[in-house]
Amino acid sequence: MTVNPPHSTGSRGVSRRGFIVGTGSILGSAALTAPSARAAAIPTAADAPVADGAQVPALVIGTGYGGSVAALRLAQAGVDVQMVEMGMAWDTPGSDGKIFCNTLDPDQRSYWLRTRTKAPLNYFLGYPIDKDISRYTGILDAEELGGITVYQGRGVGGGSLVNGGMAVTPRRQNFPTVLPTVDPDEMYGVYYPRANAGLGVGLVDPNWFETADCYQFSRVGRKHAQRSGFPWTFVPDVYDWDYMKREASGTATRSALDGEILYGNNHGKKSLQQTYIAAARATGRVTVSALHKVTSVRPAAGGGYTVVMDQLDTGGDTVATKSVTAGRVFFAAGSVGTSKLLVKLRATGALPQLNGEVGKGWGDNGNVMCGRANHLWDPTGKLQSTIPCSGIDNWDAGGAFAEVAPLPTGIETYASFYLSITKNPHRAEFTYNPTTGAAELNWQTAWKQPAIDMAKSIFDRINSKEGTIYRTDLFGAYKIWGDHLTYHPLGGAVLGKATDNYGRLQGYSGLYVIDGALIPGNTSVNPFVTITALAERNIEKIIATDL
Ligand code: FAE
Repeated sequence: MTVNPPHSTGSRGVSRRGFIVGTGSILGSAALTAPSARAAAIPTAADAPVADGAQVPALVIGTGYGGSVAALRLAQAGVDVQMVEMGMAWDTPGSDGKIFCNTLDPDQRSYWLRTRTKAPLNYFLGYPIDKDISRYTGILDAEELGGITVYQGRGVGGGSLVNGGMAVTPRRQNFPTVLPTVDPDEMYGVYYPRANAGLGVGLVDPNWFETADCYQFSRVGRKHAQRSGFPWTFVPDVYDWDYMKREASGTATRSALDGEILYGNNHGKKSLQQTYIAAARATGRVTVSALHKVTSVRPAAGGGYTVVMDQLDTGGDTVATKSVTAGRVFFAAGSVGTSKLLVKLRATGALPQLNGEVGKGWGDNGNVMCGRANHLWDPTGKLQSTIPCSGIDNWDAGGAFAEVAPLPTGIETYASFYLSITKNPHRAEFTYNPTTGAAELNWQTAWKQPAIDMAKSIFDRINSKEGTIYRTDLFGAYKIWGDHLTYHPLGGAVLGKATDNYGRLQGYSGLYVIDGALIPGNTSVNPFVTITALAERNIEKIIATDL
């Protein structure tokens, strides 16, 4: 969707109120021995890779939230676990001494097997800003599926390596639409608190927030929201808030205050590498094979399942193909990874009993982005923390929850930027195409319109009140809405439909789904706390009844 801005200079329609150089936005109570967040020093995230012909009691495909919870709890119950991850270990510094590259200066470490970056916010003054890079097994996958680009983390830690760390528990009144078959009492009484403790979730110090230069953008966002009568709220995060204070005072190496986020944080952020995976590895029962991509799972002749995987080099080429026998297999490859694998395995005869619900119920969590051009008297600050800490909650009235997001470019942009999560009702389906040998998604680009309308329920009103306009230079020439993407893929193997009410796949004993694929398309807020809490609930039941 494009509009002609009323305050343009005539120079490709860019508002005279400000402009942006480069890009950098990402925006785009313990129980059961919860892992103590950041208890360990950064661990070695991967081990010697699994051997061809190995036999393991439990194999977990993927090392994101669902997979890490499963591995930890199984290991604590005495089960040896092999985790298999297609991405890299991300435990070794590059030639610049850093493990992760900076959002403002991406190199080969940034993208999964691309020769050009594909930044979510990809234009400046209406001109594209992506750059050429070497093809490499980088950390962020911009996967182009039918009608939508789905951003996902690749590596040991999954999405926790690249995400903003916003750790949001849905409001309880919204929970029945998030997971209709799950008892809210157990989630809010036990599993959400357990997940928040395990992830190391915390809130920004509200007093520090009021004066910190790096959160001026958030305070401007609050002022504008409140002047238009919208509820504004702090949002918790897994970033170490004390560390950020030290970054601001100059006593710690900068990460959030140095533009690091989308391609990894070298300091400060408690990714799964520092929390669940560190705790899982500390049991001595969990091994992780990085750069191994699972391609097939089928019943083994002698019981259990044969799991076939390709070992990759950092150019993405297969250097070995291995076959491992596993007593139980946990699909935790993320909503897209798990859905793609399962529809292929059903269609190709490897797991023909999987039911007709597999592949269905996929949603984008209603993601849509936009920027607003502020007046010159409303600067948002040239120093911006990459970690969002607040949001505008118009879910009940307009169907949108909007993060007040940073644009950490290092210069004053006079821009307010937002990632909205909306109640978009559209759901897509993965199917297997035997001609191409690939799984396909039938999402339609036009299905973002309800999300845009819901986001407008907030930003049209704020613009009208403030006398401001939308930015039109961030996603293309004269393009207001970042409606081509999602950061929050959900569904494809929905709880209670493709699986039973605890993630057991229908038709196969010992096969489980334990990631975002279980959630039917929307969580009303950012999803990873819900994915973690649901995984905690399900694995507890599975350990108690199946092992
Ligand atoms: P996920 O974390 O994606 O892990 C799946 C893992 O499986 C990945 O490491 C894959 O590489 C691996 N894999 C896939 N296929 C295979 C295969 N065939 N063989 C072996 N391994 C495989 O899944 N959420 C929030 O709540 N708050 C935020 O602030 C936030 N910001 C985000 C920002 C960005 C840029 C992105 C991309 C996402 C963000 N998210 C955020 C979403 C969040 O990271 C995501 O919902 C979770 O990571 C999904 O967790 P899963 O366990 O489902």
